[in-house]
Amino acid sequence: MNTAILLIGGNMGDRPAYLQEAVKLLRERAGMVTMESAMYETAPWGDVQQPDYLNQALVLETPLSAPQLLEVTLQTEREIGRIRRVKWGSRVIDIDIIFFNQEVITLPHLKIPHPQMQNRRFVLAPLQEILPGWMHPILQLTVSQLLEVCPDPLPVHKYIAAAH
Ligand code: PH2
Ligand code: MG
Ligand code: MG
Repeated sequence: MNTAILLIGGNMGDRPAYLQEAVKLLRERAGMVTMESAMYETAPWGDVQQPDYLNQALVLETPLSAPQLLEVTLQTEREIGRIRRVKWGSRVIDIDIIFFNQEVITLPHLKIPHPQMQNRRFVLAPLQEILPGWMHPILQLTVSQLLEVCPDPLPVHKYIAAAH
């Protein structure tokens, strides 16, 4: 079994519903989701004007290899209806592999740990909730330590669903 740490997010349509759909499909296709952070409302990172995201961190216990898991995440994104427009632009669902065990993977289409995770509060804050002590295998700092020195000023807040 492998332990994969995922970050899911989206900023279009019924955002909580898309996150929940992604978790459901990952459970069916990739293994056991053993931890879920809360959903976080996060300001959009990147050079594009777009709506705020909801982001959530997941721990997945999976028999799949990292490339196999990537295939499943891409297929699941396509099915949930992702339309890729501009880099860093809006999408209904994005599923990123942040860590895979303590492995360092450098393939043309798959880099693990996610090369920018330490610079993104929207990744670190949800991770901090469920895995504060997880060690970054290259930087040799824990998630908590990375969050303490994270230069990203963009706000991240726990998401409270509106009553309806
Ligand atoms: N994903 C991006 C670009 N910008 N900003 C936030 N807040 N959350 C994201 O998940 C995100 C982003 C590209 O994948
Ligand atoms: Mg992403
Ligand atoms: Mg992605």
